[in-house]
Amino acid sequence: MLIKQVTIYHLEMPLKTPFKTSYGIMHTKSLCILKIVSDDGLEGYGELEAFSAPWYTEETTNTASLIIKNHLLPMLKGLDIKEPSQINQLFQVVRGNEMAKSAVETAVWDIFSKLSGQCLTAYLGGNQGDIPVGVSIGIQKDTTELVRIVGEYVRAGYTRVKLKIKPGSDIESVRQVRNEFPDLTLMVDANSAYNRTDISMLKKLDQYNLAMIEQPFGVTDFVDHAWLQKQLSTPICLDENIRSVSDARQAFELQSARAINVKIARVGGLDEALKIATFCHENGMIAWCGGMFEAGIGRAHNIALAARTEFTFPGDISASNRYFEKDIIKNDFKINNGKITTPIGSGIGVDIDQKKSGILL
Ligand code: OSB
Ligand code: MG
Repeated sequence: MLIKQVTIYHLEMPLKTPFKTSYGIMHTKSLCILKIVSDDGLEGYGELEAFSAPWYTEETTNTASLIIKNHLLPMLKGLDIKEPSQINQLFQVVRGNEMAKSAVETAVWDIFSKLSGQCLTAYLGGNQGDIPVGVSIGIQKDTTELVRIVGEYVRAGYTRVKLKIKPGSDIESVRQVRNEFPDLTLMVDANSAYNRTDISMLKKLDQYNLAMIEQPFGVTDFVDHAWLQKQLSTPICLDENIRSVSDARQAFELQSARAINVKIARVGGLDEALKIATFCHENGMIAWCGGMFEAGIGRAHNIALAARTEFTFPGDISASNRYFEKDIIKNDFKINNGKITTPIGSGIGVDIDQKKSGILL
């Protein structure tokens, strides 16, 4: 497969309600859609998930766009691509910049699954059908409001709820939500807001039957996470720490975590995400699909990945209407009894809606 043409579309999508994490508040999701056209005239789509500011990882929409244009696309010029996994290998000479790599790589996977005449879910080896999904809830102004919002999502059918926490907005939120919803699969995500001095609060969290505690400590702190995991019975899940299967191996060997939030964009694409999922499966770690407020293209890639059998825990893959007034695709993803159905069309199985997205293809 040869790439004939690449177009990058930049979008700013306002969130329905601002999303607050320990890093700050986000009002708008900045993203790019990458359209790749093959020599056969097939179109593949990828989504660049970097945010406008470098709070989650170092990349931003602008730095990633630059890396794509100046470093990644030139490597693909005139290259006869035999299989999508070749791209991950090829891109190893560019250090970091996982989100930039992922935007290109996922578009190539879309084309290859279309070439094979399959939907991406089947092409990746997953089971088509319904996959259970969860929702991630930002920090609220008070716990009463938080409990009310959790109730709304539970009534909408979500079977797993993740609460964002930070110092001063943690134990009381968890206590009240757990009190109202004793049987809910509940977890927290600290986005690296704590350190060793917070051990007493973290030990208290251990008493609320949480499914996991995501990224409590710093983004390269494998040793400190191992120190914490020894003292907790709740599994620790790593997010920001894991950029590659080699990081997953490090987390396993040091026993820094028992679960990994697998985000395609954070690890440089689907090939690396699959490697991490396989590694988790072989070593008894929980693998689940994380989210980055994806629009319809990124969400379709996530759903195809999460349909693999290694993904044993509901992902942060909400319905299109969870974040946006209108998504950018023709058939929005809807949630039914806590599940999203894998699309059946060829490739990622979704088409951009030119009117809704403002993208003139
Ligand atoms: O830490 O998992 C995270 C969103 C943006 C960046 C980082 C994270 C998140 C979420 C929301 O928790 C996931 C989603 O629903 O898309
Ligand atoms: Mg996280």
